[in-house]
Amino acid sequence: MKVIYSDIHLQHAPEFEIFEEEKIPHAEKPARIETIVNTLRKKDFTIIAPTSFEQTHINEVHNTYFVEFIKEKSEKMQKEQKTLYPSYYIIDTYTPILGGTYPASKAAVDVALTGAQLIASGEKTVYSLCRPPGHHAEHAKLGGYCYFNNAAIAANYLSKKGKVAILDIDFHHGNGTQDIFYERDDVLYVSIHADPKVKFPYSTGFSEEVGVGKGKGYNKNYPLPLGITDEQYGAILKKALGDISAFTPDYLVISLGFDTYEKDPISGFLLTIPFYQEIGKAIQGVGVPTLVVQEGGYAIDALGSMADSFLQGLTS
Ligand code: OKP
Ligand code: ZN
Repeated sequence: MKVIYSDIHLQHAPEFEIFEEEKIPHAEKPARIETIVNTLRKKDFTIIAPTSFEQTHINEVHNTYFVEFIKEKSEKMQKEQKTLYPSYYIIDTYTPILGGTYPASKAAVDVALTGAQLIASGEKTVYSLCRPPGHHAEHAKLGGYCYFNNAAIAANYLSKKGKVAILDIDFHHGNGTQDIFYERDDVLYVSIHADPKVKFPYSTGFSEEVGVGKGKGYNKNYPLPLGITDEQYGAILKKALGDISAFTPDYLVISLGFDTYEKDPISGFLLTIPFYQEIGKAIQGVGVPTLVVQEGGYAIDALGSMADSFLQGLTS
């Protein structure tokens, strides 16, 4: 199985996020992806570098001025060796723009699109090791450690070749992906996540959000209370996969977060490492070509084992 990885992500390394009245060390660290790729290198995976895609793929999903904003501010920060905590186009105080932010975010999009292209040309499963993550990036807003929505850009690319379902199993609701496809019926978005009343992104991810216009019925949220176990999660995953099968997609995109893990430092579900294999197996059971896009997951020491466990299930 092919794994797409670019070391350009290393250029984006925010030092801290501003949480309430405090500056705290940033949770979205370069080591996250390094530990996963190093684990997979020791196994039977082919690690390949992405090819560079035209910026038009990004502009089909994001507002043009928003894309320019990230690029220009990042170039300015590079010149001035500064960090910008944006005052507009942003939903929180966790997502600064640094000199390395644009190159890393563009590379993450290329990692996702390279995976999508392989899936479109007949590959059964591909793992795009994107960083920074993407699912909180809306049409014209960044936030939640995300700048460009890698999974949405890949799904939009695949939607030209067939029907696409996105399953978001990150701990957090993918407000960005929901926003981008909210009025579309050719891309189904299904998300399992923590109750937004208590966890980020707080304002979206409720079950009443079902899509609008012709997109009505093509957005499905499963908000869950904190403390969810393997067994409870498995039951909800089964339902979510049922929704996906009923849609009869040609392609499946997984927004994969490992922050559902019991020891994740910022989250609150109780999933265990062996259970990721069950998740992978259940997804594999849908029987549709599947692009896996990395989102969150912050328990750095365990990320390699989680990825290994998940991929064993997915390729079983
Ligand atoms: C991104 B992804 C914790 C507050 C910050 C932001 C969460 C962003 C998650 N100190 N919360 O979905 O994993
Ligand atoms: Zn998350």
